[in-house]
Amino acid sequence: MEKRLDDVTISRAITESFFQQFLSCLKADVVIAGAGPSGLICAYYLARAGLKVNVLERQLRVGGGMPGGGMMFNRITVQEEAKPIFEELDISLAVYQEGLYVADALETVSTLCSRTIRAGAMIFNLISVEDVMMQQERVCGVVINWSATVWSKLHVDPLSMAAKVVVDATGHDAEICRIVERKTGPRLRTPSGTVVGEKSMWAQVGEQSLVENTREVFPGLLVCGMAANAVMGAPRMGAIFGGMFLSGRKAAELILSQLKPGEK
Ligand code: 48F
Repeated sequence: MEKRLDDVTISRAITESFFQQFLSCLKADVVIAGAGPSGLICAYYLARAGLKVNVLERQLRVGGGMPGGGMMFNRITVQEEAKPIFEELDISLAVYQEGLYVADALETVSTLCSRTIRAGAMIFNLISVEDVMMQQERVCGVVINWSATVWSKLHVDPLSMAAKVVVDATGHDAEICRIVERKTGPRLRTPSGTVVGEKSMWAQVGEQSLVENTREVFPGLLVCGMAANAVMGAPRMGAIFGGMFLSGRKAAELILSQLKPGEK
């Protein structure tokens, strides 16, 4: 048997490689909670601009609500405004009618994941964000644990990951904003100071408000994707995803206007 196929060598290759990367990620420019479409797009644009970005995903797989398409029909719809992003990423779009396109959900997720990693972002799956780090009334990182630990309710202390900016891209539950609300009181930059909660489905209005609702909601904490509508009290949508892409890109633009790549 060749030495390089030794079982322990395989284990060492995996653990050494993982921990080298993990150690280099303990301080980042941006940490994004959630590897759904909005979080991945945000990470893609930030990494492409040269920022150090970590994406933390609770589940085994990335893509959030996208791989399931609409009610498990694995297709997504995309409106005209988001077409340039799909073209930039080289994801196929089929015209359905004027201004509305259909994409394969799996091609979209896999291409987006690959482009985001190749742009330089680190994506960690099976890690949950369970709290934030906060200093001088500013969010300055996240508190993390293995999802398996959280799910099995084991009493195991977490670790932390520092960041200049944290992005809540956790989808409908807006989990990070809810944590901040719970710990600081009604001080979010929303109409009520709290997570208002998403409204019932109305795709037209939901998609329009999504980009507008993408913003900093607490010092050091931005919100994008469905979490943005949930926090601001705007409607949900069905399996139309253009707004998620546009929202992720806007979050990246807002962060890039604050943080310059390479700045300490
Ligand atoms: O839900 P999700 O896909 O959010 P999104 O990017 O996109 C929304 C659409 O999928 C869809 C829609 C289309 O019109 O409305 O719902 O806004 O992805 C959120 C990801 O965050 C992960 C979760 O597993 C999912 O993959 N997530 C949620 N909470 C945490 C988390 C957490 N505390 N820590 C880590 N990951």
